[in-house]
Amino acid sequence: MEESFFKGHLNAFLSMAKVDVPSYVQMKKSLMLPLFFEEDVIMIIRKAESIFMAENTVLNIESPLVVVGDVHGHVFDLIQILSVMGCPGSTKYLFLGDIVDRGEFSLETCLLIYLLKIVYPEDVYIIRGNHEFGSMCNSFGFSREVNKTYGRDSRVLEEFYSSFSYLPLVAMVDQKIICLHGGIGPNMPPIEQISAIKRPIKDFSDPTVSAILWSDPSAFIHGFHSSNRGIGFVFGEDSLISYMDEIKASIMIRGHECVSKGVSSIMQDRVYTVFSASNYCGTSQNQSGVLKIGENQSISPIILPQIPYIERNCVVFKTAFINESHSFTCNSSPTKKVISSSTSILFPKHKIITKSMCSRLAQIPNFLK
Ligand SMILES: [Mn+2]
Repeated sequence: MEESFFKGHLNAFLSMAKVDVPSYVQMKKSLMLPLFFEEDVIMIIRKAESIFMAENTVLNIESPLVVVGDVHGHVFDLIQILSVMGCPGSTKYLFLGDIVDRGEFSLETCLLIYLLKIVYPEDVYIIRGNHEFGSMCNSFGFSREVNKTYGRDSRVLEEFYSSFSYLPLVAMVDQKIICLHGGIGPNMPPIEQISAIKRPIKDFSDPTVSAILWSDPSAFIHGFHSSNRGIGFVFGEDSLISYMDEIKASIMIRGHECVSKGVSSIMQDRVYTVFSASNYCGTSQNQSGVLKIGENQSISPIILPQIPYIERNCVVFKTAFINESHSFTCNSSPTKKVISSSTSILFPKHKIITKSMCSRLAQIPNFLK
């Protein structure tokens, strides 16, 4: 019974948000996303939280898998990634955090990732970003979105914050590739000591936690510098190499910075940055990237077509009634094809889809009313 509840919600989500993003943005179809009942959302969050609690603070994951960088509420980039790379069940995923804030669909992005985690716990892993904290969400969009949807009296936001506080901090792939949201700071402890960090973590007061979640690499400095972000550090190649030698890791994969091609690497490919929200906030003209880690730790950057920035008021939210007939709309077989940036001619020129453009969208079909 419980299992069918979560599967039903996941199927409802995927069948409503049909993965036909090009048709959406060419305005041949209405953009549609599910609106779940408050009690159902709380059940989804609590179930996801119970899984995070049972996981270690440092995850051990085996290749092959797909690493997804910051999504920041760009739910249509996430749907495109699932469509191109394959659904969990056939493809394993690691999300590097910063799922919420900044973009317009943090609620749906987080719920979709939580549902995938619940239904495929061995195929979906999530580590924490610096935005999975109440202090950030209160300023960068997520709390506003949730309050607008469920009201200020609702428990939904607090439940989300509680679930964030149990997210793991680091993932080691094949014991060789260290994945985290930001980077490292001075006096980084060994992996066993990071594993011993107790959760829930409610703020950035622990220096190891803030270094992991906030730091950035730079090819232009030595050692560690303080960061312009006001928290965390900037680390040079010498600092990276000495920590990697200490923990016997070969490569670091992290998110946290918007990079124009979606994936970039510096320090002789020792550190990769992955960013998966395209046209970030409607102001950056970046592409969406993911990183495929093959067996034997081969690393392949994959660039996906850009999606115009879509405003929240362009989307029709339909109450999701869970019914057994909902079926998966994802590709079940992962594709190895790398989509070049030229595919983005599928999309119109607009960088931002606004409400006035939305009014030209097709009418909602009767059966969905
Ligand atoms: Mn970040």
